[in-house]
Amino acid sequence: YQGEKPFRPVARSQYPQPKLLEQRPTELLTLTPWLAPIVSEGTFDPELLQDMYQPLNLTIGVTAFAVGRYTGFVRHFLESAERFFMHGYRVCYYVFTDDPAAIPRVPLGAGRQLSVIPVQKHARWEEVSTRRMETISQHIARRAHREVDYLFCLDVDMVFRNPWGPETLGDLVAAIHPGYYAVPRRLFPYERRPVSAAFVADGEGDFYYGGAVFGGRVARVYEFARGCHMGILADKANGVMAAWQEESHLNRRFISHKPSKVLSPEYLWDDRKPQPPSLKLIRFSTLDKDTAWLRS
Ligand code: 2GW
Ligand code: MN
Repeated sequence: YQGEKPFRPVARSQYPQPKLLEQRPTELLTLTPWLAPIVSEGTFDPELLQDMYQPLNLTIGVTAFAVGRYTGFVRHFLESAERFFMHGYRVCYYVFTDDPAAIPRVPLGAGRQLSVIPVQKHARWEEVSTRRMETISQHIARRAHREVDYLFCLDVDMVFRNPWGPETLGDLVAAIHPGYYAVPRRLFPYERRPVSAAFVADGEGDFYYGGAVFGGRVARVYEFARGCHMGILADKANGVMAAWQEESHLNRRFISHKPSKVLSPEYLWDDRKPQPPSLKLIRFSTLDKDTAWLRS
């Protein structure tokens, strides 16, 4: 007998039966029209996923920018990530900053490490912001592609409040923006001027995604960030700044390059908003920061 390798079941073969005919596990949509899962509490079995992904021995990268006063967010961000982000996996945090000395040495769990990467401080924030996609793609090409399997690019003014695990892993991952999950798409704050590379016409668009969370397999994140960067460069050449900077370009690109997995607003919430009954828990949320002070 020279057949295939014997079928190897996942470690835990006993768990609640999936019920084809039972009512929905969540009030939220669970599948996009292009058949990408929309991840929210109740749609997956965390223990089963853990059993399936743990043996793959994956390394997950995280990028976060902490320029100027935003270095003040790093401690809370990292400490909360140590509690909740990809527990039991190898994790590489890449923190880009203009002030490496201001980055706290937060104690990290086994198999988890922090790299502090110096970046230039630009006079105007818009400069830094629109450079983010460029910096991420360069960093993947130079280094991260060798070090991680998956990469998430996150805002730093946020904290983890509940587990964020392997359910979030996918080829190209987007997160629905907490401000627009219940809004008709004609009211999405897309860039509406045709002169911009981020232009979105009426009648286009699926969800409004947040710029604060995107990720996927590292090679796909490279292509994605580079594509956004190209749009930003084209705008710059035309003297245009998109309505929401790189978030506008990200939204444009996700229309033509659909995410293979979509994270519900559980994965990108905002503490200034009350938790709606349709969200069973909040996993990652924007702090109620004093924006005026931070940006001055
Ligand atoms: C400074 C002045 C104005 C706005 C931002 C900053 C700033 C941002 C800064 O001085 N230093 C810094 O490190 N940042 C980084 O950029 C930091 O990682 C921060 O989390 C991220 C985005 O800026 P933030 O969090 O102040 O803006 P949000 O939460 O309103 O961001 C949304 O829109 C942005 C577009 O401008 C991005 O697409 C972002 O990803 C979105 O969440
Ligand atoms: Mn933010």
